[in-house]
Amino acid sequence: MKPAVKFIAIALVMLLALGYLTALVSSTGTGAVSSEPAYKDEPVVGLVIKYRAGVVPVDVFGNQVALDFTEQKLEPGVDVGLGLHTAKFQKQLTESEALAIANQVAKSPSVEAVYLDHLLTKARYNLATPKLSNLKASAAPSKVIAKDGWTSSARTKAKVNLSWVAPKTLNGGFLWGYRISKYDKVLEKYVVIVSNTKSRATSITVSNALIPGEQASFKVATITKTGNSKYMAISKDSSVAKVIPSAVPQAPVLQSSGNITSTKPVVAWVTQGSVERGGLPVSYSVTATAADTSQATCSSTGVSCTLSGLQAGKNYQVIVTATNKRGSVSSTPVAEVFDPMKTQQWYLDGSYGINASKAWKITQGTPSIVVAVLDTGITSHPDLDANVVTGYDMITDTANSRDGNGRDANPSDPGDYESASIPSSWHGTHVSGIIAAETNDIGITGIAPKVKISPVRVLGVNGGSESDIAAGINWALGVKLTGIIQNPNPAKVINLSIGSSTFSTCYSNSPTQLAIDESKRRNVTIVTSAGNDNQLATNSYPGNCYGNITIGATGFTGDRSYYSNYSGYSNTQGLYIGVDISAPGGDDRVGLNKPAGGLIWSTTNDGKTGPGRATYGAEQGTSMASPIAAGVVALMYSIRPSLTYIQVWEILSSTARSFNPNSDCEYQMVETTLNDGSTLTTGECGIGIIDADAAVRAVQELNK
Ligand SMILES: [Ca+2]
Ligand SMILES: [Ca+2]
Ligand SMILES: [Ca+2]
Repeated sequence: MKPAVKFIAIALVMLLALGYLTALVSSTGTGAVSSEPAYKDEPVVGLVIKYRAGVVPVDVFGNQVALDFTEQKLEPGVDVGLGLHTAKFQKQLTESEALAIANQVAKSPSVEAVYLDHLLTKARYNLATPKLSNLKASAAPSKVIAKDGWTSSARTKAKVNLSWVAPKTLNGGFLWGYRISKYDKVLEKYVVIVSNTKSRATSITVSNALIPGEQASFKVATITKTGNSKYMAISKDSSVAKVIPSAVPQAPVLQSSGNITSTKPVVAWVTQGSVERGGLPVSYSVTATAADTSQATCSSTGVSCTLSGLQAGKNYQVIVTATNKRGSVSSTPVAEVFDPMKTQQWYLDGSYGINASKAWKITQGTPSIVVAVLDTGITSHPDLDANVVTGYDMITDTANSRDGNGRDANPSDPGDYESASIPSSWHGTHVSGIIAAETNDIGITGIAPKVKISPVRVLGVNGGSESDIAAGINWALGVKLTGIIQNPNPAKVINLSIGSSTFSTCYSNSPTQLAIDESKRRNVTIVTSAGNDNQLATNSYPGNCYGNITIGATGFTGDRSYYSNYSGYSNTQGLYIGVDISAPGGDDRVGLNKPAGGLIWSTTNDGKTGPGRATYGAEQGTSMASPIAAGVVALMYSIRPSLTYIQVWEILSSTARSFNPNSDCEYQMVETTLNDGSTLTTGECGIGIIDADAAVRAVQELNK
């Protein structure tokens, strides 16, 4: 019997779905028959037959052929699946009539089992709902009250406590429970949310279909039943009870994620409606927190407030917190940066920038690190003045100096105006701003905005002499020069945004090379520009001296700037030489529609001849790439002033970013095995693009 019992379970599932239910007539060969007792009062419309294995009950047309149905007042039926086939009675039979036929069929050697195919009348599968008649509904509950049911254990969840008074008369029924309905805004009608509380209790807490801050309207009806449970009745709905359930507010959203460009910024957030406010009055507080944990706050019940007490030059993270009596929720922090022109400075964090912002999380530089800028001198600029320390005017030739004298202690740039078409360049001011413009509420930010600039004037109206340049390096290093005050702030980094192919050799005993040799002894790093002649960098002085780091220029797209000097392959050294590494220097040919036109935005002056007003301007050149590298080196020394110049190069070169993979710079890369067995992959643009973040982190590792 066991296989047959197992089989019936499958058949029941199958046939219930069709609205039929079977009674089992089992067969063990000659056919003992039994029936499932629960449905004896149902009419039987036929049989369901399971044939023995090997019996083919259906011909190719689907007609059943395994039995002679005519003798049994049966008509062939259909395949039910799972090896079952129906056979229909010509009319509905009673249980006993059907069993008699089933017994006959079960005797067939072809048949394994026979089931009665009951017609399951509608009442049989509709038993769940008692009949709604013969019981007069009671009165509706009265005095329904809805109250906010918020609990601290579920701060964000809306709950409502409903209570009511039971009806006085039940019209002969028994109280079975209550039905709760809630108005559905979408369907625009009341829908049942609790079909039966199944309790005499006159209160309930509901939490489904509720939104904090959104008014909820409820009705309650009384459910009664008769003693034999045969009938139930539902009263009319009660009057409406309304409440706005509360919860903690939703996180506010800052209105603007743009830069704060004032020390007293107005901070605004998106207006919150009742739902966002959690259904309760909300107050807001704004907190701006700097990296050193100093804070400024303001508060409002409106949609903005004004921060005050922010300190220029600090980067703040700003959040707004919404608070109601259920609790507080804060916005996502927004990092705010002061310098309003930072958006022009693609070279900081752009695709082929130097990852400056990440580096600044570690250091923005320290004031004890001095970068000497050997250039045209300096002009007064509000974004730069505070970072300028003692410098010197090293130009000896009065015809070149334009300040009326030779060497003097005032490195102010009087301008290198040549003609109406060649106005003053303010080159030194631009280079200095790239390195150390302050991070504050004006203009740009330098690469190392907390280090100091020592302007050493070596370039005059007609350029600069090698001896002035060499003397400038020595003075910057702190070397005592007769007749000149010794540099009180010796530099750790010296920037030479100078490139000349008119005297193109840097001899080993030349003044410049000797000065550079001295810088190495003092572990000062000298950074030089590769030159702007679109030729071999080895032809450009002073980048072609030995022991300095020579910087080529790249543009917005991470390829060599069209003007930048480049490396050439040295057969004697077996590698590319000339440009050591690249940094953004700008390229107007690939900068269309890019910030600052793809150029380098920095401090300058609007005077055509002599100094005018401080302003900002865009330039391109290896003169701009070199100070970007110098700024990064200054950040490195800021973390570890004892770095050797060799360590500086090892870190810069080992952490460099890749050029654009489709660029000429990348295409030219060649791997070389050096004498010590290490390999160096370098090409016409050097080893890669400087990565401030990776370099600074590598220095941090040395400190561990
Ligand atoms: Ca002078
Ligand atoms: Ca001077
Ligand atoms: Ca600034």
